Amino acid sequence: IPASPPGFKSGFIGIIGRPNVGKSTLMNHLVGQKIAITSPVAQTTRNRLRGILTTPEAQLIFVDTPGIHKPHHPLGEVLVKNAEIAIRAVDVVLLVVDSSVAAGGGDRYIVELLSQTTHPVILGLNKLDQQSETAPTLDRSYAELIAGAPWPMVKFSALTGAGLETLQTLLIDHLDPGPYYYPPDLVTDQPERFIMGELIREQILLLTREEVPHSVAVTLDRVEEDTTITRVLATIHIERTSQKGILIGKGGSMLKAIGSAAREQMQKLIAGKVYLELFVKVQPKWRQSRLRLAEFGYRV
Ligand code: GDP
Ligand code: K
Ligand code: MG
Repeated sequence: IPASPPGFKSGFIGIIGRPNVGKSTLMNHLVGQKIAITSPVAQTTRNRLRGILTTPEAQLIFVDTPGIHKPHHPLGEVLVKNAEIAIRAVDVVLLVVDSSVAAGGGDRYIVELLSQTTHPVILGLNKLDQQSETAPTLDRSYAELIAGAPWPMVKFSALTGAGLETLQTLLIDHLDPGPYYYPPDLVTDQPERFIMGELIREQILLLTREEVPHSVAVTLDRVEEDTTITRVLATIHIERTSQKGILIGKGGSMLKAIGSAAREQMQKLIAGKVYLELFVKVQPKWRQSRLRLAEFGYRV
């Protein structure tokens, strides 16, 4: 890692908020690469992921987190605990909300969690592109939500990129002088292997019915790099035999669709050809088992 130039700033920025407000979409847009998978399903993000943006004046290390909500089972507890750890371990907290709807109880719960933090907090109003004539009322509900707190508010769209330059400048303003924590050309701390598994899970989230996504885990059994192609063998773990039918589909059509969409995403990631083979395995109640959670790569 090179020495940073004089006056260089750096630091860790925790992206936190309710599920589905656009945290992962935002991180991907800011670093310019798809590191975290995104979908309309809550709990898409299960791990703390770092996305790194290096500019001539600063290195911003974003920590994407699972959405914060009241947990109902061990997986949920692990996710929320990880988000809370992220709040403590960063230099700046970027609280993201969905400004196309009014502030609600879920946002209030997080603001309460944040009331004890000593770090600077920035309130990011996302989904600007979805706001209509009700915008002033919605914005007011967020101003009231944080009333009394000296937190700057900034509006943007993680999807279109509108307002993200202003956000970036504001974030750099809040960082202290510091070194390069990562090589300037690195965009994530996650191994390619992990992202590949996530790209499979993303297609399952996007393509299957509501009841399947939450109970899916993906493991990569083998990755073999050849000179011309990368061969990937992966297993999709589900909790119930009944989900197997949905996942495989009529004549294997669903598994085929998942595989070909995931393969395309993987090819973009590694900029090379990928051969992907998927297996499905029933792993009863894996979400209840801390042993399995650990085995599937979650920090428990
Ligand atoms: P997370 O759970 O907070 O990480 O949210 P995701 O990044 O997974 O996004 C949840 C959903 O919101 C996805 O369908 C995104 O495409 C969508 N989304 C995220 N940001 C925006 C935005 O700025 N505008 C619109 N219209 N949709 C967005
Ligand atoms: K999501
Ligand atoms: Mg996410």
